Amino acid sequence: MSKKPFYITTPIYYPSGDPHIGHCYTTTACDSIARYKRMQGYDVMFLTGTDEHGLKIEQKAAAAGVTPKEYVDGIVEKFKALWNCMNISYDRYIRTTDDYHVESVQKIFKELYDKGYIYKGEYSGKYCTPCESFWTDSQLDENGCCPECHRPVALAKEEAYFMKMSPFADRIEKLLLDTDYLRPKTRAVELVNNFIKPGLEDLCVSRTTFKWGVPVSFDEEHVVYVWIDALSNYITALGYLNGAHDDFDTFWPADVHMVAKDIMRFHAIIWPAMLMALDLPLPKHLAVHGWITFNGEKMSKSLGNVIDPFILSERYGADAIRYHILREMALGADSSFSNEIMINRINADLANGLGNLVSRTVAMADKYFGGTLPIEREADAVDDDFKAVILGLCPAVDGYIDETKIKQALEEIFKAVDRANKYIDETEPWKLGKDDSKKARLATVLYNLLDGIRIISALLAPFMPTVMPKVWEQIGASEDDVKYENLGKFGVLPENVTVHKGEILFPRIDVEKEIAELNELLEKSMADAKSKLSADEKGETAEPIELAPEITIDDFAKVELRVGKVTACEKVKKSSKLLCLQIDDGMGGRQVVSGIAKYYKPEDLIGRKVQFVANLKPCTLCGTESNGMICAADTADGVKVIFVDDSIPVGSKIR
Ligand code: ME8
Repeated sequence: MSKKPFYITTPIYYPSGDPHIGHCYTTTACDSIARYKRMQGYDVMFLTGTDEHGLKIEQKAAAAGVTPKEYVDGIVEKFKALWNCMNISYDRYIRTTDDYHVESVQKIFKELYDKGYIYKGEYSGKYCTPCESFWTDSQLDENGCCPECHRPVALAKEEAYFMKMSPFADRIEKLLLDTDYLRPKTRAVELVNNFIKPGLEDLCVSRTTFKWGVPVSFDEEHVVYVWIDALSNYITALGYLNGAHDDFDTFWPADVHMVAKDIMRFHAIIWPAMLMALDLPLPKHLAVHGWITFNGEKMSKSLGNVIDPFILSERYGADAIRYHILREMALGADSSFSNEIMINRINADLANGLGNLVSRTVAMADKYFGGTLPIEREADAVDDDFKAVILGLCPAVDGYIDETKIKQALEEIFKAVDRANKYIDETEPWKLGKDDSKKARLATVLYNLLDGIRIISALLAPFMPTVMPKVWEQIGASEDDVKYENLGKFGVLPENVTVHKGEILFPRIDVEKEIAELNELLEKSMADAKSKLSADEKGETAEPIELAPEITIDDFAKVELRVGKVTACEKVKKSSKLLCLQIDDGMGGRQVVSGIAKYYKPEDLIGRKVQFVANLKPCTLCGTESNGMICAADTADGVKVIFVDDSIPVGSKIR
């Protein structure tokens, strides 16, 4: 009988900087599911890769003085080295610069054009270069910046191709609200309210202002919008409209696309629309996780807060890192990365919990029976509950994996580890060992423990693939014993199993010493990473490359910039971003709301003089009226208010 197919994908990552621990989460999560499904007997296709086109890459390459292809080639090697180091078992790696992918993207674009879904028009709108995204005015944040990265957007105007989105709006709304496509489902309402209810706008799908992309085959001035190029990877990698692969019919539709929340919109709306337009079946699930944050910020290259995963895995091994990130992140929520949490987890769950269970059991079998258990048995009622917990484990983990709930799967397995350690306390084998008449009982207890460890370690192997084979070696389990079909059964190890004492699986870490050393190392590596960033990435030149269209002095004169003094300030209720400032403006005073709560406490501002736009049309933000705008700069360290020298009187006009 042929195996059932299972297709899982990570996003294809931008090779615009070195990979970091944030990239590791999605890849490790997908790898664990892929390994689990392989263990269950599925024919698995696990795809990852790199998204190599776009203005950002073109600019980076130019800054580095190399061609875009040379630039990405170097970074792709680093991604592959990291996946190797993290023991990632991808089946296929796609690069969007691969010829076959380029060929397919051109055909996809042409097909959408021929079907009338793509048409030529003129684009005028806001573009965020770092995110490669166009935004409508209503989508910009309260400072008029990109809603994703909060950097300034630039007005872009050009001839462009557009994709009609409205024909798909109803079907996408149903997909999000009425099916199990989006996980967690809680995000569906937010998407429908923000993007579909206001009217799904046509999408600009080509650019003419840069060259580094897939040329539109019938209009070579244009390159295909990077997201159309990138999303297509999930089908081109299987051979859709190309001859490089021929497993599209086997694996499409995908079982799981996994992404973080920043790119959910593209996968929840644009990707289904593309597939609907191509008359292709839709993927079964889109699993959306949060960000790995560091000190509350999304871990990313440009924030300079990146933990080098190579350093971490060198110190603790790939399995410990995999375990830590998988165990902390619940589907949908962010999880913060902290050295302390990681080390405490390694100590508590891996060294004390699992490691100790294996080493104690193996050591006792060695001490009391010279390594080989006798076959005499003596059961006791206390065994039943332990066995029931172990037997319930495989079905429970299967269920969580099917729901892409990895954290819960690991929690379930570690509950069984705790139960096994408790079984040792209940049965007190060290006491049984002192009494010759209790040998059969002792052998039974140790056998139950070894067979329990067999099931636990086999179920853990997809998550921690490096260490588990060492456990099997120690408990005397054969390859067959740890096969999936044997994980719902007790009593699979031979009755006279022989254990082999081995190395310590997870050495205990001296927390204080390690944290001090690690902090020093990571600070150095973060400083190095930051020093390698270009000025633009550090935010030193916050202005994007594309300036807004030129204005005359008369245009500028329309903006009344004045000096004011902050007399009172408080947080706006119901908003984590907004502060409400009372300004002495020399005209009787006014109230201004500003999106700077993340960067300033009210007391930092009271008494300070600021610049503000005095003739801005009043508006209401989160229910609070605002009469003007405080001037501030975007920097690598966040938003900074432009304070004014105290000698300048309130009300002064700035020109
Ligand atoms: O968006 N925490 O690529 P990208 C958790 N090329 N996950 C993180 C993370 C963090 N701090 N940082 C990155 C792109 N990720 C596009 C995708 S797909 C057709 C095109 C992970 O390199 C997470 O999976 O910016 C996120 O969705 C992905 O990296 C984005 O990587």
